[in-house]
Amino acid sequence: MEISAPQFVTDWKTGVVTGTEVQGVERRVSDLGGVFADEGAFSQLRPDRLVYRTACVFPVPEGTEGGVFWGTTFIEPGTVGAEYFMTKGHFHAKADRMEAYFTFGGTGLLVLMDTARNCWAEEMTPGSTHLIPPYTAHRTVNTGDDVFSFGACWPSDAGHDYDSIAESGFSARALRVDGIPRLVPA
Ligand code: S6P
Ligand code: ZN
Repeated sequence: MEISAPQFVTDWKTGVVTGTEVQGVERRVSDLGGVFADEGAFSQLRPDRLVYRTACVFPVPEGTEGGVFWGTTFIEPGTVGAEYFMTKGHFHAKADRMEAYFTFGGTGLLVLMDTARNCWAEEMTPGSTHLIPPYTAHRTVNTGDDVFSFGACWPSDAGHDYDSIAESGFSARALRVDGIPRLVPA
């Protein structure tokens, strides 16, 4: 019986994925209008400055029932005023679909919000593991001075609902207050 090489390799310190086709998105300042609270500070940033990017493995077509996707998100260090660089955040289009997150490098927060707009956050540090409940919006925040990287594994039929967040946002924001990350009502 044949023993094969692994399908691909994830570097558990950095989150870099090698050995297979990787696809991802880059989100630059120019892609993130309306996401951060301080519009004056936002307008001072270079439009092409990278805020975060993803490197994902999609073994089945998007929408396939029963499959999983795998990917790393890398969030650059930085702030917009007092607000840390962060992802746009989303509910899943199939809102009952869960997702697992696990931290590789750096420090951050996982900000969660249920459909009643109750918001809470979990600290993310190397090795921390997070199971995002059904019907829960999720956004990640880099609260450190280095690149923050974490892995994600989610159902291939989950999809993304960005519109709800674009319309109503999260009910809390992660801000640096006296040098410390705080979750503050929006
Ligand atoms: C997908 C998963 C992540 C995010 C990534 C970027 O369900 O949660 O791969 O897509 O962290 O965040 P966002 O909110 O811009 O998709
Ligand atoms: Zn997700």
